[in-house]
Amino acid sequence: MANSRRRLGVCGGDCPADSDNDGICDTDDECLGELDACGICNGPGAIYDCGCSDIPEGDCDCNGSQWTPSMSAAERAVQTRTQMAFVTM
Ligand SMILES: [Ca+2]
Ligand SMILES: [Ca+2]
Repeated sequence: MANSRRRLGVCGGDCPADSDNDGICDTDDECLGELDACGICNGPGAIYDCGCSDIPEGDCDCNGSQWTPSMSAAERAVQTRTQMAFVTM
């Protein structure tokens, strides 16, 4: 434990404890424990669908893409015609 005592000394001799032994005194340590891959103190890591978060509700991937509402063929035809009308205007 001589080694950890020296680490405590790094905090200016005024450090009550460094419970996670990262050399940052507990009074200054933002995280008592380990930051995970997502920067969350004692977090579970990048375990979600998109790494650090789940796919947002309503999106179909991690890039913010939205589900296309299911349309009937007739609705789709109307939309295509509308888009073409905009193009030609
Ligand atoms: Ca610490
Ligand atoms: Ca720490």
